Amino acid sequence: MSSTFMRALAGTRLYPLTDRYLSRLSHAEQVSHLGKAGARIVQLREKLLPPFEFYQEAANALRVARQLGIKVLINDRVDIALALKVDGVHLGQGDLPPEAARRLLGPKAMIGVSTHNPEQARLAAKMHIDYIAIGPIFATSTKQASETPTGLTILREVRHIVGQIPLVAIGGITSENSQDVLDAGADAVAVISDIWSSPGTVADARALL
Ligand code: 3NM
Repeated sequence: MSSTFMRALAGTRLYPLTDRYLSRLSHAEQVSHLGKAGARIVQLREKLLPPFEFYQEAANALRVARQLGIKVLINDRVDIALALKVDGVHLGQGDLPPEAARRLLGPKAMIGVSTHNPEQARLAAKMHIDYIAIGPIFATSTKQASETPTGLTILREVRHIVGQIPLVAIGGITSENSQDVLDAGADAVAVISDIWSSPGTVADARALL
């Protein structure tokens, strides 16, 4: 069982995702803010920029992250993760299959997979991946067309299903409800809007950490 992801968290329980739209900051600026707040790992998530521009944004963000010793995963784009030699990739249900990403990125890369129900989590748990994300736990307006929130009961069920595989909870998580999510069995909380909803600041990253 891989503990690479748990080592990357370095004792923290926060897995922040970047959001250029909410933060009004470049990915590099967001990584810099997160590093100063104490985050040890970040996922660069970009749904709007064309690949050329996301590649350059990610290259800049990676430079900052390397200076601060922060691990970087890229959302969806295995090609950009490979080209930049980042630490890993986060795959949605419609992205490349994890085994294909593994062939491209190699045995050391961290590969995480989004799941939205116990059945998807059960399938993901059979794959050679480093963590499983489950969500949305609570209602979120950050992700368009997000699924029905699972709530904490399904989170507990998924914890049981995935066994020792690191489990990340995502969707509607804030500094107020994060302890309940961790108590329900998540190893880490992945958060966007609670961190970036006050433009230009890392509003709650410290509280979450
Ligand atoms: N994925 P916030 S929910 C990116 O359920 C993402 O897989 C989800 O943003 C999933 O912290 C989500 O603002 C949005 O709710 C998370």
